[in-house]
Amino acid sequence: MAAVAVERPPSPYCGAEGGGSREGSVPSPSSGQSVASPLFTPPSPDLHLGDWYPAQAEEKVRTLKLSGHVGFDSLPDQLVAKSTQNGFTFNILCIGETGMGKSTLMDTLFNTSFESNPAPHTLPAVKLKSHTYELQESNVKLKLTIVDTVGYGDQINKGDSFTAIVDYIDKQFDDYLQEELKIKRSLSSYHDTRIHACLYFICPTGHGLKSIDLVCMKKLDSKVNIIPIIAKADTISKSELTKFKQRITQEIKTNNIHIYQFPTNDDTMAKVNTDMNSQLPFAVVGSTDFVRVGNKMVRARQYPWGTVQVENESHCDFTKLREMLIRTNMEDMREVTHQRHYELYRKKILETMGFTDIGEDNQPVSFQQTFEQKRVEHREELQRKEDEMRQTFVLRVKEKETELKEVEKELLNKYDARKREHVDEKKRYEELKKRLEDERAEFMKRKHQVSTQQLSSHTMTLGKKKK
Ligand SMILES: Nc1nc2c(ncn2[C@@H]2O[C@H](COP(=O)(O)OP(=O)(O)OP(=O)(O)O)[C@@H](O)[C@H]2O)c(=O)[nH]1
Ligand SMILES: [Mg+2]
Repeated sequence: MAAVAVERPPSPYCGAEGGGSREGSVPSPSSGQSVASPLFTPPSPDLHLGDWYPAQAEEKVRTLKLSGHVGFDSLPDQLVAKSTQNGFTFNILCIGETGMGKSTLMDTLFNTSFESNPAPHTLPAVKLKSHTYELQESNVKLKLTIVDTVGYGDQINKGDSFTAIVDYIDKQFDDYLQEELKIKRSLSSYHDTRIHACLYFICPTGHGLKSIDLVCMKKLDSKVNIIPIIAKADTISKSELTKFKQRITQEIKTNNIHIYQFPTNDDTMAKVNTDMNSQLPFAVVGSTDFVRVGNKMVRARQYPWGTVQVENESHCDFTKLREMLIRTNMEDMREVTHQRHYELYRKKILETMGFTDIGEDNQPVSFQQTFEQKRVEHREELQRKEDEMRQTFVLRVKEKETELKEVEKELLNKYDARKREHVDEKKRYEELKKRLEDERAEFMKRKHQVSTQQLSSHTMTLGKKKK
């Protein structure tokens, strides 16, 4: 038996022989044990992760022989026991046009009957619906989430059918990241809803991929493990199917779409997985009906001319899909989701927030350094904005003052003009009044003269008559 001893310089928190560290984890100051914390920072501001193991790159590893049984060869068993106790989570996203057989295939894959309602063809936009189920096989518990794309391909403008799907996938990554960034994390009990496998249902047209398929797969290939499958493969003849598969493979290649490849790095599975990779996309048939074949009831679709048995390898690739998706590579898909797709998402988000591993001088930068720098930058920015706002405010007040003065001046001018007009008018009225009074006096004078004349002429007339 051989053991590996790691020579490491004394750490500020652990003894010379204290706490080995997994990749991406750091030793806890209190316990000296490994803490998987991407955000954990040393308590002292002068200490950075890089200072902890300065000679890590020059580690010398010696191989030692054990002289007797120690017992850590039970580690894999411990792992199995723990995982079995915790149960597993697996999340499948089914993308396919309405009525493409998504729900039927899920029922067929897990040999049960999940809840599903046929979707109408009239939805104005694609909606994602998820259902979670607890399944158990022997003593292994599986929390399975099936996500369905309701209304996919039913809109006249299919250009942004992928948007709702991309948003959903990102939202699940974001939820996980938020949990990971919490001070008090509970990742062990957290319900991980990140999509582990995306079954892309290709319409069995026999022609090739539709543009909606190409656009959607291209948008998703860096976010999720895409497994393309030809749906309702019983509706297409054997020779057409071979050509159809070739055409799809060619189109996927030409458009540089990265579909999920079953892993070939494990010697035991390398041959089978390489063979299966070459047979993608699987042509599948689903059914909820059972037919008696010999003395067994099997899932099948019955037609007037014969029966298509779902699990018969000469009828379709259903068993290959089930073997690859559930029985052989489920754990790999979970791993790839976490290590590749989620890492990419996390990296992008943290970079957008301004975090980086390497500074301008090509030196490693700790999370704490970046945080401090960001805080200073933020404060400076805040100060700058405050100054800017103050200046703008003073400028505005001055502008308003000048504006008000102008208005006041204008009003005074108007007042003066009105006053002058009023004086002129008054003068005119007084002149008019005087003229009227003069005319009246003249009139009265004339009236008096006329009446005096009339009286004298009357007196003269009377005197003559008497004579
Ligand atoms: N020929 C054929 N028909 C199938 C197959 N799988 C499902 N169907 C039939 O297709 C119809 C629609 O199946 P569903 O499983 O409800 O399809 P779906 O994609 O879930 O539909 P929505 O949820 O409404 O979008 C049903 O009548 C199924 O019996 C298949 O492999 N071959
Ligand atoms: Mg359905």
